[in-house]
Amino acid sequence: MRWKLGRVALAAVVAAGMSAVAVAEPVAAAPDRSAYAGIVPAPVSARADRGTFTIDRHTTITAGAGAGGVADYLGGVLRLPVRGPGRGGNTIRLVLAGRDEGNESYRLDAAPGAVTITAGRAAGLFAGVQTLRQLITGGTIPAGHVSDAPRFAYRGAMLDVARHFFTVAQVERYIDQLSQYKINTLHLHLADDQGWRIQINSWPRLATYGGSTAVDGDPGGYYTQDQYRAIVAYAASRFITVIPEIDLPGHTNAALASYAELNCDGVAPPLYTGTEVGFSSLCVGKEITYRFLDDVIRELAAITPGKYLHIGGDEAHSTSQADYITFMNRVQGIVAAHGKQVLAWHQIVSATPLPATVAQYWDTTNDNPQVAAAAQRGTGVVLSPANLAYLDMKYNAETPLGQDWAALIEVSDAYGWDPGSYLTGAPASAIRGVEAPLWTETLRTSADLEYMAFPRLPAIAELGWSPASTHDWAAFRLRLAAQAPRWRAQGINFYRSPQIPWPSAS
Ligand code: TNX
Repeated sequence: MRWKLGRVALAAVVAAGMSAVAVAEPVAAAPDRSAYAGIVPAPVSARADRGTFTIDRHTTITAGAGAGGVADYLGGVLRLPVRGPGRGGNTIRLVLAGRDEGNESYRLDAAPGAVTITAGRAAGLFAGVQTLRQLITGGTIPAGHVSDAPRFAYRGAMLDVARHFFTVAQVERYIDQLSQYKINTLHLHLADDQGWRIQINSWPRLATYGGSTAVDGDPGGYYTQDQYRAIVAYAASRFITVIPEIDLPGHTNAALASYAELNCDGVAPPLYTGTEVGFSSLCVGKEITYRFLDDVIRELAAITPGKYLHIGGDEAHSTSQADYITFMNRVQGIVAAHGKQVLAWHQIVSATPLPATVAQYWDTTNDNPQVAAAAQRGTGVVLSPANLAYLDMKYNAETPLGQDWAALIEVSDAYGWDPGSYLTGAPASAIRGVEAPLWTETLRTSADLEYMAFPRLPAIAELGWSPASTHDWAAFRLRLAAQAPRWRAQGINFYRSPQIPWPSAS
């Protein structure tokens, strides 16, 4: 019986993307044609066709030129061998062809003899592979066609590793979860009052001392530059770009505690393990502040292949407005001098955003004339309204984890807005996309992260990827329900929202 795998077990194995057993002679299940109506995020178009592709012991993955990396990834997920192009038979073909449209568009054609994913770029093939994974049930793929492209170029998730530290393995686990929903940006909140999480060789105490603490006295930690590079590379293999954030000039107690000379009075404050915000500030009038930032930004730029560095800029309640403007303008110049572009929380618009600077909007109202005016002048905007997109907000008053200062956010709230028209007065062309931040004052484990992210993360991911014309809560809640068996098979902890008709075994 070594080659036989029951259909339930096979479904679990395929959904989990891991198996010690070759996928061979599966007991064929009835193909689930409704799978084409169940894809999250919703594709531009999808339709089922007659016939079924069956994954069996003859199935191979073939990779055309430039498609090898994605093919190897899929081979790992499905435990199938990868071969060069040109072989006939039962194959899943990944083909780079057509115009490079500079985005992640793809086409998927499934027929009884072959499944073909075609894209102009490897990132499109990867997106198609994530769609393919959702079409597999019981070792079969119903025939059909998907044509797809993202609505927004920027589809992000943020993880706060400063309030609580998460290991490389935990971050990689989250990256795998994000990639299944076509998120392409991971914003890592690397430094805050409670901890500094990235080794900086020219200022070593930032990590070794400033990284030693976390909220509530929980264990601290930091990434060596090699570990950070490993996270960046792992994310890149899933077509996710890492954007590192050093929050400035507030949220800096860990740095101020590590180096007395960074403080205006030359006295280092104690390390901090509480959850207040807005009490710390770098010393805007001291030149050493900018030598420090030049070193930090130079080292961070050198290990970050993406074009953005995030410089924070939120809740600088202990910095005067005049100092804030001086400071943010000068730091933007330092980032540019090191060849990077600035992402910052939306308070940056009160300074003078450089032409390439993007503002991340976290306010809880759709009416912010100052940000709208900046958007009209050309400042790009990423939308993370705290009352809609913050994954650390409780679902309801009984949610054991999370906070509630911005809102209680049920799944229908997270899904129920349109990024394109949300911000009054901002031209749609200014909206780069969406991001779902996950702050971790109350979150300590991967299970905690997952409980807050699922199922709201897929909701935000869909707002970022899917055409506005597909937006439909009644359909979305059914598609979300159909994801639950995958989450169970992957061991993802999720909130069983009463708004979603989960299948009974969930
Ligand atoms: C606000 S909104 C913060 C974070 C907190 C979060 C908790 C923003 C940019 N900053 O410092 O962790 O609320 O929900």
